[in-house]
Amino acid sequence: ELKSVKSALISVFDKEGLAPIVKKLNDFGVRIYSTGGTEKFIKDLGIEVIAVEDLTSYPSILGGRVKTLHPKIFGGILNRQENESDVAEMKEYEIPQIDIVIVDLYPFENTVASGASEEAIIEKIDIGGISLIRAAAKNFKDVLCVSSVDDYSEFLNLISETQGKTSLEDRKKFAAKAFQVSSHYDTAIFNFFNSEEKVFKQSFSKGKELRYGENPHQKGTFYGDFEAVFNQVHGKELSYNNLLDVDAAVNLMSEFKNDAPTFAILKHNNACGLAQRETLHRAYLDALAGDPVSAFGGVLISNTEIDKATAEEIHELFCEVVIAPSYSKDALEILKGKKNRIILVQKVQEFTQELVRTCLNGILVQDRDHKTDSVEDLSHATNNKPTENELNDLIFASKICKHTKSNTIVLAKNKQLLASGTGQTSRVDALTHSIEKANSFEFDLKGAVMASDAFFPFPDCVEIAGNAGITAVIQPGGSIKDQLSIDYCNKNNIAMVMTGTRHFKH
Ligand code: 93A
Repeated sequence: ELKSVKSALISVFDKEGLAPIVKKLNDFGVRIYSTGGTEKFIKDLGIEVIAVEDLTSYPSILGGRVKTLHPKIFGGILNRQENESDVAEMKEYEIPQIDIVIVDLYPFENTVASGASEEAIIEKIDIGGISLIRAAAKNFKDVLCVSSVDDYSEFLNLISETQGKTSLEDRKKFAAKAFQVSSHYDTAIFNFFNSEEKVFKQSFSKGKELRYGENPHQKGTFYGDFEAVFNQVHGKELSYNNLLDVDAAVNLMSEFKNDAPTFAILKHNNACGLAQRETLHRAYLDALAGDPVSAFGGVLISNTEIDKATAEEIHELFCEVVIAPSYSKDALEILKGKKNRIILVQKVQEFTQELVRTCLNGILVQDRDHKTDSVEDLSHATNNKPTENELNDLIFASKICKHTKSNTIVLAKNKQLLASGTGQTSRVDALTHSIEKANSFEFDLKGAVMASDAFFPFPDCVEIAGNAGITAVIQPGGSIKDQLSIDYCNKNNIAMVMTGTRHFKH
C-alpha cells in the first residue's frame, strides 16, 4: 500500500544533487521544512520552504549546535499515525506530521582525515542530524528516511516512479540503510576517541595484559579468549612469545589431527622436530631426534593423549609448554613435576577467523591458508614417479612446509622431519641450511624427500638436493623455468610432483 508524502524535513550538509529532489517534492505539492543553510539553498531555487525556527518558534542556538532538537520536530517524526493518543497529542501540541526526513550528516570522518584540530573535529560530531535519522528510521512504519548524500539518486528515482508515494517495504529498506549510516558514524567517532587502541578494542572487549611483549622493554596484551581454546592445568602464566608458539603449534598440528600418533616440537614458531609413529612415545623420541639442540625450551604438541611413557621422556627435557588433547593420570602427575612447565589441554582444534597483522598505519587482513595438499592435487612432472613411501613423505613434508616461515625447505624421511631451512632470504640458503643441519645430526639423506613452499626459479635447488641424495621433490610449480628443474630431475632419477598451490608464510 502506497502512502502519499505531504511533508518533508530536509537538513543536509552536502547539497550536491539535492536540487532535483526538492523540485520533484515541490511538484508533488510536498510541504518542505528546513534548517539554515539548506533552507537558503532551497529558497535560492525559488521553491517555498518553511524554516524549522518558524515551526518550533525557537531560534537556532549555541552556534547551530541546537537547531532541530525540539519536540515539535521529533514529535512530527516519531508519532504513530495508528495510535489514537499519539494523534490526539499531535493535535493538542500543534505538531505537524513529517513524512520524509532527508539528512546528510556533518562530515566527521573527512574532518578527522583532513588533520583538523580537535576542536574543529568535535564540532563536526552531528547530534541533531543523527537523532533525526534514528527517529525517522525507528518510525519507518510512517516515515521514510534518506540518511546520506549517497542515497539521493536512489530516492529521487523512487519518488519519481511512485509519483510522490512511499511503500512500507521501501521505508523499511531505507531505515536499515539509516542504521548502517548511524552505526558507521558512531564507530568513526569511537575510533577517534579511542585512537590508541583502534584495532583491537572493536573486536575484543577485554584484553589480558601480559608480563611484557616480545621483549621485556615492550608492553604486551592478548585480546582473545584463551580459556575457550585451552584448559591450563599447570604452570606459570603464558608469555607473549609462548602464545605465538602455541598458535603456531596448534595450527601445525591441525594438519595431522586424524592421523596416527604425531608429535611436534616448535621453536620460534617453526617446527624443529616432528614425527608420526605407531606409538606416541616413538613419535616423541623421533621428533626430538630431529633437532635435540633446538628442542631445549621448546613448545611441545601431540595429536593424541599423552601417556606415561611419553611423559617420562618429556620430563627429561626442559620445555616451556606441553599441549595435548588429553593426558593419562600418570602422565599428568609426571609432567606436573616441574613447577613452571605450562600444561595445556587443547579443546578447540580449528580456527576460522581471518588473519590480522599491523601494516604501516593500518592492518592487513587475509583468509587463513585452508588448503592442505593431498595426493589428488599432485601432477607428476617427471618420468620418475615417487614410490608410495615417498608419496606419503612428500605430503607429510608439504604439511610441515605450509606452517614454516618462508623461504623454507623441509626435508623428511619415513614420516620424520629431518631438517628445515626457515625464514631464509633465498631458497638456496634454506636448502643448504637444511642439508647442513640434517648432516650435523647424522641423518642419511639418501631416499629423503624435499618440500618447497614456493616454486624453484632456477634448477639450482634440485641440483643441490640431488647431490645430497634426495630422491623426491614436492613444490607448487609455476616458474617459467620449471622445465630446467624437471630436466635435471629426469636426468638424475628424481621424482618431482607439483601441487599448484603456493604456501608462503611471512
Ligand atoms: O549541530 S547539530 O548537531 N544540531 C542540530 O540540532 C542539527 N540539526 C541538523 N547539527 C544539526 N543538523 C545537521 O545540520 C544536519 O545533519 C546537517 O548535516 C546540517 C545541515 O545544516 P544546514 O542546513 O544549516 O546546512
